Amino acid sequence: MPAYDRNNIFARILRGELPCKKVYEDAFALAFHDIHPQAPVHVLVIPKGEYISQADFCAQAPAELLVGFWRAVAKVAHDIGLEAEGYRITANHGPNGGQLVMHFHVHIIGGRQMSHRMGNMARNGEPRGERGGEQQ
Ligand code: DGP
Repeated sequence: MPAYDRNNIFARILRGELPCKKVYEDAFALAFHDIHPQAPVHVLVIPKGEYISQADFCAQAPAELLVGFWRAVAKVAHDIGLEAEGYRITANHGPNGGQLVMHFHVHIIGGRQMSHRMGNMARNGEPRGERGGEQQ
């Protein structure tokens, strides 16, 4: 696994060096609006710690942080009003997963009906595959 890059964008947001539209913060996690929303609601939740990916986070994070982080994800989804109609949580992992920012993060996406065809999700609305992506 490559070393964690302390200058990745989310590390800089965590340190307060870059702005974000904050939704929630506690001892374990920071949540903020995605800069390129893929749905009416698109919030990112990141753990407070230096973890590249889901695998890194699960292998290295102390149990208290693992629990605290996932509770924060659930709390954010609830507090922004997505609980009743439902939402999607996604964590992109590595090149095939489409991970761009190398600080582990969970996407909370909601506010519209989504398809079941998760494997074909497109980035920035670009069609991917024969029938196009999630945006179509
Ligand atoms: P991923 O492919 O899972 O690594 O997605 C990274 C997401 O981060 C992508 O949806 C766009 C978002 N993003 C990238 N740079 C910034 C930023 O500077 N601020 C915010 N709020 N979101 C960002």
